[in-house]
Amino acid sequence: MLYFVPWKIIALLCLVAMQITGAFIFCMLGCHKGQRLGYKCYLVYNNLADYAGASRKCLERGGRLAMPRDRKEQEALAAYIKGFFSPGNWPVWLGVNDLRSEGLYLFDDSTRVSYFQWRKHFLSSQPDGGKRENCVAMSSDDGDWWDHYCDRIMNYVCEFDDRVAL
Ligand SMILES: [Ca+2]
Repeated sequence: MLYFVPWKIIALLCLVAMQITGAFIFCMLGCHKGQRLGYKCYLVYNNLADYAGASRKCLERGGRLAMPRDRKEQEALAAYIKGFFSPGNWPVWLGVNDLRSEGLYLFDDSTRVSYFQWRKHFLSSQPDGGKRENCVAMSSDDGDWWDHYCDRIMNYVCEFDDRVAL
């Protein structure tokens, strides 16, 4: 019977966490499918959605669209995305946009973005979409950021707070 005790405790904690956060899916999967960094768990969704749809999906799952806040988080996320889609190159939505005010980049939780990873290349330096392109995606091959039309559909990455889930 001892074997079942830890599982019951985990299930109970999971139930409490679900009540508080609605993090049903994350609760069931944990981070073993995603990429853990500190208290964060990044999880790729291989489903196509526009920015608003991707943002809503992450919220429904008890997380947020991925918000890499510094070089360490950017590099961990880029490596994870690259491994996931390799050898292809697929962009994924991040939780970064300048919808509220052109050129003022905010995370999906409305906090200021201070670390950027814009693609810098003599042929196409980003961001280059002005008021037309206000949502940011990460390339899966090199981790660079590009601004895009927000209604474009692409895959996305959610992040979950491990401290809440369990
Ligand atoms: Ca813009």
